[in-house]
Amino acid sequence: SLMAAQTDADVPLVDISSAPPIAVPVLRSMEMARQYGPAFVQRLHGRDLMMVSSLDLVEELADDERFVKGIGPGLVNVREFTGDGLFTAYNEEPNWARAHDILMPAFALGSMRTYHPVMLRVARRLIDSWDRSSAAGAPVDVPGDMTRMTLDTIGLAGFGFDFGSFERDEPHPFVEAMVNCLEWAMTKITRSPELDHGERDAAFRVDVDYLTGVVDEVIATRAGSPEPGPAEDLLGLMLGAVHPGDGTRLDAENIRNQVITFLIAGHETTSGALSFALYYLTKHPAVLRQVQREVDALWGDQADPEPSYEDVGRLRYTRQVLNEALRLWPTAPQFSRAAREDTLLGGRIPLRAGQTVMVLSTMLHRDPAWGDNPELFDPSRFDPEAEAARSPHAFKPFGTGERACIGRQFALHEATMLLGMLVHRYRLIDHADYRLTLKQTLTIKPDDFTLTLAPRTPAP
Ligand code: MNH
Repeated sequence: SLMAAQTDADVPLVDISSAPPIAVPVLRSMEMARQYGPAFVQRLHGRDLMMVSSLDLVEELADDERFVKGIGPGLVNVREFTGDGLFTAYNEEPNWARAHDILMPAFALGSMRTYHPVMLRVARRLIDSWDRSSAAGAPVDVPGDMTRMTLDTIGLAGFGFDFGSFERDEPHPFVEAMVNCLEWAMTKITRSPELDHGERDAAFRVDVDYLTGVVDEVIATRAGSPEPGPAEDLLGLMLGAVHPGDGTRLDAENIRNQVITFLIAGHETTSGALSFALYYLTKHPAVLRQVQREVDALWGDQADPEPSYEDVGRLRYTRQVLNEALRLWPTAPQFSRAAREDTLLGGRIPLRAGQTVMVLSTMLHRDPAWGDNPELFDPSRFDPEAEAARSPHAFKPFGTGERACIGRQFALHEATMLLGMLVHRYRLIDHADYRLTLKQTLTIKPDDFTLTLAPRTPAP
């Protein structure tokens, strides 16, 4: 076990430099938070990072007058392949505000109406594939297929580019290269400075070159297409739109960074959220029945319902299930805040201007504000009355402030619709008596989770 010293402000300081390497760092951070409390300093090879996990402290960190987004050590490494893309741009980099203003219209709630048909088309690819597995009695790889679905969706909806993931036995090579890059960014944080990392860095460069090649292909496909392509999709906006205020455009290098950012941010986390939701539905039959009642009320015994845009908004309980899955396992499990000025956090913890503090969302989401039994999966926590009674800062799976997730509505529309369609169509069979284990590549997912399926309603 790791010994804690105390800092001046009575915050435990834990040096993990000599701790063995670990596959799922988020679990160690959670363990440390349980042991050392709502604020502790993690020291790694001489670098200190404050980790915060209680609601009262996060409420302060969410105050945009005092704090801004921090680019923590993980994101500094991600910048090696996403540069000044929206997710990893420094607040003061001019391209952040420029791209944010140009791309915002593509994420307004009304834009989801535009994406809906594409999302439905890709959902049907997944269903065709699951029908085949179901008929053959073969298990489906849940996180693998959720990743196929979300990658094809962001590719088509955002860029008019088809990854064709369901026509491949193996994931599209983009996924493996991306996972390698994210893993590189994560493990680089805990690298021992004495060792030689040349080989890993060289492999990383190969993966980055591959990702860049895919992005150039995505852009070239649009440029070479006889039709101009939808002006209002992400790529159309990036290539064509000028900034509403100052008339500037995004430069080619920044567009590359944005495309790679959206291809990654636009699918990896949504895929994990869907996988966790399916895991909890499998283990909670009463909740599953309630979701079934909700979808049956909409689609009855139709063999192939055609969910409308409005239907997705009516899947209120299904969305609560997703929220509850994101509470227990926020798939982007941490985010950082930086102090604008020297300040005291909680009236006692001195922070220097610019100092980065990491919020452990997994622990915030288990704060006593969630009641006595925060480990219990219970979507009624997101009943409107329960939500109204709780601090808006108790649930932060999409981060906070103006740098919060731009794709939140996109993710929720896509995931709610798919979850509803799957629950309507299949019995989810926990054939392997799955025990949840996590896989972390900066983001988290259930590891090695398979289900078998059976049709719920007799085939037509
Ligand atoms: Mn998303 C920022 C979580 C889906 C594109 N996203 C963030 C942040 C979190 C997050 C947390 C803030 C990180 C930080 O403060 O450092 N995102 C999620 C989750 C899901 C998700 C849990 C799905 C579930 N995100 C999506 C989708 C897209 C997307 C879908 C695109 C279509 N996210 C982004 C972008 C940013 C972001 C872009 C950066 C926004 C900015 O800083 O301006």
